[in-house]
Amino acid sequence: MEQKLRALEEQAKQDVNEAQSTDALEKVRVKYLGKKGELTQVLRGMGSLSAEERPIVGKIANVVRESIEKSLDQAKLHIKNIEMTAKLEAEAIDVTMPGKETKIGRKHPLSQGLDELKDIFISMGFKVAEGPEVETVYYNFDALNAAQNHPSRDMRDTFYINDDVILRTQTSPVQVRVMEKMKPPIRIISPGRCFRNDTPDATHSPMFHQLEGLVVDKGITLADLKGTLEVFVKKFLGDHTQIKFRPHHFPFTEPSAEIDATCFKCNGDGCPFCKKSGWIELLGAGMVHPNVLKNVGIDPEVYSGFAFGMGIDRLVMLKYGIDDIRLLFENDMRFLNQF
Ligand code: FA5
Repeated sequence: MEQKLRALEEQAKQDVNEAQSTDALEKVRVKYLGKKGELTQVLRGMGSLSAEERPIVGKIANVVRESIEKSLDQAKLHIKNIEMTAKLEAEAIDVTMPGKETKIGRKHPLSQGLDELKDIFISMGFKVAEGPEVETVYYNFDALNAAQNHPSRDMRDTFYINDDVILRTQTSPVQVRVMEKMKPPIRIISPGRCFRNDTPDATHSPMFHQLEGLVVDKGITLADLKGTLEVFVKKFLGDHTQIKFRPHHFPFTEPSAEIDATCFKCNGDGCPFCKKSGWIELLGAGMVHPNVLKNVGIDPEVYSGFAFGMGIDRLVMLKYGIDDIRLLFENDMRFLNQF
């Protein structure tokens, strides 16, 4: 029995020495000292010993158990130390390493351009109004005096949600929404997204931005429109910029015009950018049509007004010399970082 116990002690110590982790050590402990452990089994067999042998073997068994426990404790301490050192090494922070650079963002060129446009018009006494991007056919076309067969109503030009609801094709419906709520004098601008079923190319995007302007008061004339746009263009594109009015048709203004500015690249001499004309189209404008005023209950005999609508994306392209509108929406950091 004594030999058996000593052999068990020897074997247990060998197992302890071979254990590489606290988990493995725990397994050794269970193997020898657990309820069904090998030492426990031996001790259970002590019943068959004589009364003289029992205390002697019992004593040896206690010594063996204490010895195994001791080597388990020592090994546990040792392995814990090793595990802790490994953990500390793995989690070590090298404070001398260079830190991660935090990239500071900047405003998108469209937002920069829009901020500048807003500043210019606010300095001229305009207030900023907003309208919905999902708009009704009534506000986008009917209230703006567009004939029932006006080509822009076509599904090939406009994104329809249903027969009455569309994605607005222009910011002009905000004119009507504002005039329904405010009575003259009115002086607002309204920037925002617009949507048209246009095939994307260098100057067209199905989603783009416009800035609408509306002034309604007593005695407003075409001269006020011209003066306002001249001040705006010189502030935005530079003092040397000139504008010209070209007759045009919009259902909601009469007379209507398209306004061109001298090409910023050749200063009006003619170059490939302006297709040798010296001029670049900037925006549509005109005097608010009497029917539009009547639609919102403003008497056109007493009040008159002007309105304009410009493509913000195209203006930003002109200002920064960007030759493809799609660059504005691709979010390529190499492009955006230039502004
Ligand atoms: C209009 O949308 C009128 N609502 C403008 C207006 C307002 C006239 C108030 C009179 C009074 P037009 O369809 O020409 O007009 O568009 C105005 C500008 O929007 C264009 O000059 C252009 O800069 C921009 N634009 C139109 N379609 C696109 C497109 N697909 N991609 C980028 N810009 C566009």
